[in-house]
Amino acid sequence: MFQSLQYASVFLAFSSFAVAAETGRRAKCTVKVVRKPWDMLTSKERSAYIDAELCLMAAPSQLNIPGTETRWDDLHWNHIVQANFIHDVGQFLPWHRYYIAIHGDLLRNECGYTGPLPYWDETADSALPSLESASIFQPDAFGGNGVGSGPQKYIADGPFANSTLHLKRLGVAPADYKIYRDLNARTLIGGAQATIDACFQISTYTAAWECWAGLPHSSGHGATGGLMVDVVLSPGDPVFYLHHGWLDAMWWKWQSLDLPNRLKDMGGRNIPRESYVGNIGLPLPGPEWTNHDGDDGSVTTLNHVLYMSDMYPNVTVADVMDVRGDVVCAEYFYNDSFTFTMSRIVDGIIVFDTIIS
Ligand SMILES: [Cu+2]
Repeated sequence: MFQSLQYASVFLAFSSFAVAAETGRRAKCTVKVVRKPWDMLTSKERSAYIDAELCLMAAPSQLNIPGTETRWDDLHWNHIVQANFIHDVGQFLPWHRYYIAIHGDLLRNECGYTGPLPYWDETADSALPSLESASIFQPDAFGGNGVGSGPQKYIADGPFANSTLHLKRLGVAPADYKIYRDLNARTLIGGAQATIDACFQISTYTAAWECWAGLPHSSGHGATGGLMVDVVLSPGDPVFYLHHGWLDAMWWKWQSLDLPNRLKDMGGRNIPRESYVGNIGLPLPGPEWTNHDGDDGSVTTLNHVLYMSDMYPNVTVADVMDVRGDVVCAEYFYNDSFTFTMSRIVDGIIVFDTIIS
């Protein structure tokens, strides 16, 4: 009974899918929201950010899907319901760009946060011998490693140790559970200089998104471990937003290298590979998704609809291509030590430039 109710609400949500796609968020971007590495926030900003996260976890749900109790659950639902449609496809980067922008909006509009939005500088932390010494995993930040001997190691310190999540994967009845983690520094190799350099050297989105979605994306999830390695449920851990903030900062830096072309450069399949969804235990997306995706064929275009489960207006990929635009309205700052290597062709020879941002 519960399962059919939950699915019914998914399909109800689709009734406004195409209409909402045309509305979008059109407020003028006047003051851009600053995004920086966690370590660049003042201690006052860090604690205000954490307080705002706790506020979202306590605020009542506005979606009122069966099982959602809090605003945090609303965000969680939005990712859960379409996990087999937003990963392993061209819209992977733009969808998550919009998703983290909405999270930032909720912090500001519903929880009164006014500071910068932090991201996890994974390149800086990729050389750490143990992630337990990383600043984001301290008790005054997001708490440390999970503890215990069970299959799920629950975090026991920091501000989120008592946070309660409610939603599970589709078809599994909601139940209270805590955030679990299993830190593993070795897997942060995907944030290492050599790995991101390989992505910076690619010149088309069609090839670059797969590079960013590969090691740089998966290693932040794997290094945090626990809930973060569940492709469906990972946004339950607030570290998710710092990880995807970093990935988006990398995509924006990549776009910035050739803005005239890369503000319009989109591509990639719009249906995930069967092997991919099979590995994460999900079915391929059906016509309830694919008939409304905004693309003419099997390739992701600028017209592709970024669906937001009725918690926020849907927009198109085109709407989020420029982070300085009205929908995202952000400005990225990078650590002083941030460097990357990109290639260019001079007289038929590939030259590698190391760029210090
Ligand atoms: Cu995701």
